[in-house]
Amino acid sequence: MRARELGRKSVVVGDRVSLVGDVSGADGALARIVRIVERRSVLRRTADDDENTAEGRHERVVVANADQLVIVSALADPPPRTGFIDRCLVAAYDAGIEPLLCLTKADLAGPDQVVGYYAELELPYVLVRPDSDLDALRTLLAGRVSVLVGHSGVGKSTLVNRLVPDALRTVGVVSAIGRGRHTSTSAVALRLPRTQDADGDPGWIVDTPGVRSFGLAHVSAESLLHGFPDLVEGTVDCPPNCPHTPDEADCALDAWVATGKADERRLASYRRLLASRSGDADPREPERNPGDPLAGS
Ligand SMILES: Nc1nc2c(ncn2[C@@H]2O[C@H](COP(=O)(O)OP(=O)(O)OP(=O)(O)O)[C@@H](O)[C@H]2O)c(=O)[nH]1
Ligand SMILES: [Mg+2]
Repeated sequence: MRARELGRKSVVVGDRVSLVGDVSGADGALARIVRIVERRSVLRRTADDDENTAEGRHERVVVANADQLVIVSALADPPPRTGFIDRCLVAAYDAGIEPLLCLTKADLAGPDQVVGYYAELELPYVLVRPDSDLDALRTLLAGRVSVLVGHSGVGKSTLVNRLVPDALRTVGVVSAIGRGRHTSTSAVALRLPRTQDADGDPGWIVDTPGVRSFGLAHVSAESLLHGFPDLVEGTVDCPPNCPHTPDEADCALDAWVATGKADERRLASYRRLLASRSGDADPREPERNPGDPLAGS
């Protein structure tokens, strides 16, 4: 249990803590958490993007001390949403956590569209099918703490059960409208098992409940751009304090994509995030992007 001296400071999954009391782990043993060790990284999300709303100010810490953010997206059922993946990338870069894209349900649809969208980024990715061997993924997870994030029903817990056979994470069904049912309700960290041919630390994996969106009210406008490394160089010719919005006639990003230096859908995604932070638009509505079925978030 938490010691009173911790005050309002909450303990989250991934925290390293100091304990006093009976740490035997025996039935009925009681120990108190008296100190939270300084966090190496903090992955946050907000309920909303707009810091002027109550929801936007409601910031949650998803996990502490993660080294890697595994963005889990199904290739179908539910369909991939690059807007959501872009948000996760912004959160990862903001938190100083390395991103890894994990595309599940590769037995149902091909990865070309999603992978093509990220072609200009050095974004590592893995494909997962029910029968695929997970050695490449295990190698990427070894020696670090990785947190899985993604919409409900994309297969996070299914993957955790395959990686950690004793995990016994409950797995849900995806309904006809392509949404999972939020089967997992809390985050859980699990130690990955040692494999025969690898020595060293196999790492930790954190399964989290599916999220509907990944709000970014806690990320500053400048930091948003760090989630779009393919656009950063294009801002060199912008006027000072350029807001990079579509109505800024001198913003150099329009020329950057017009000359093929980056994908125009990435600029559109960045600008949707900028607009949603100021409360101008709700980019989570996929119907706002009729030309790009992948773009919703
Ligand atoms: N065809 C196919 N189905 C999969 C795959 N991975 C998971 N599923 C199915 O997708 C459904 C949802 O899987 P879960 O593992 O519960 O999804 P989740 O991401 O943990 O969902 P929440 O806990 O709600 O966030 C289950 O019916 C799985 O059997 C896959 O690679 N291919
Ligand atoms: Mg789950």
